[in-house]
Amino acid sequence: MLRLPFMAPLPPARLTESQKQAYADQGYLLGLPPIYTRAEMDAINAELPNLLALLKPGETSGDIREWHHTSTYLYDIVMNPRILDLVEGILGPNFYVWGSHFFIKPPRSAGTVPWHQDAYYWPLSPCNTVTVWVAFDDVDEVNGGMKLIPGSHKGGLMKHGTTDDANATLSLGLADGSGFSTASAVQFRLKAGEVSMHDDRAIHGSQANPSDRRRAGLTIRYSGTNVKADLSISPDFVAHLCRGVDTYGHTPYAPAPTLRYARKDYRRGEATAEGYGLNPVAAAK
Ligand SMILES: O=C(O)CCC(=O)C(=O)O
Repeated sequence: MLRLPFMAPLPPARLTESQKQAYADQGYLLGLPPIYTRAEMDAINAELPNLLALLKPGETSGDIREWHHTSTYLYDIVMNPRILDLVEGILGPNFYVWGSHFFIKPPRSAGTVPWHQDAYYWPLSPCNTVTVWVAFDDVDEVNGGMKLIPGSHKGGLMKHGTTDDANATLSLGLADGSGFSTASAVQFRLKAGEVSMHDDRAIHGSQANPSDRRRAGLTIRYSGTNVKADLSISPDFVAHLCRGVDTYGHTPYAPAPTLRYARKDYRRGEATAEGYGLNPVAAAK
């Protein structure tokens, strides 16, 4: 765990009943207590180049996917008890972490994230996965912060199509007007060290970053132990139990990493920008 002796620990971060209800109703949460102080976030950011240095020619920060399995730098973040307390408020006492993925938009960069539902991409069932988006920078409407359509998690998974946005960082997305409207989309604004949470069925996306500020976030995916990955699609799928017990027994667990910075590579190149391969149930619709 990241331990910085010169800082007082932040107080516990449990969800209130009204926050749990808001998540159930709207499919997301903002306004959560900060996970890291500004100084802690500065220290975390100062280490990030060590991870980026492991990228191969042609790779980008978006290729840092699931490296929490190999790097204690990321493992310490995904296992931060303050984050796990928040997640427990949504998933209950028994859950694991399986995914982590950077979404870094450098200053004046054109990359967008098309409107999508995460669960469309993941061969996981049932839908019981929470994303925690950890802000490495201050993020807002100016530097391409995420937007999400409240309540959209209740409408089921929608068929995604290939996007015609040349700058899209996902190849599949949902077009505005194709069964949903972006008119009600909420702009996420976070300070560095804060997090948002969203449901795996909530429709969300983000615009380019025309600003002079970087916009970096780490997404972390937590699932209830009832969630089963289709290992025929994702043979490399592994998880770490975060809290409680797994009485289901269908999830392979990995040992904690020991190195501060190390890559995770895949046997079949299965982890793409979209994730692990399409959810077979959703894709068949
Ligand atoms: O960071 C972004 O702009 C998008 C993140 C995202 O799509 C996700 O968390 O699934």
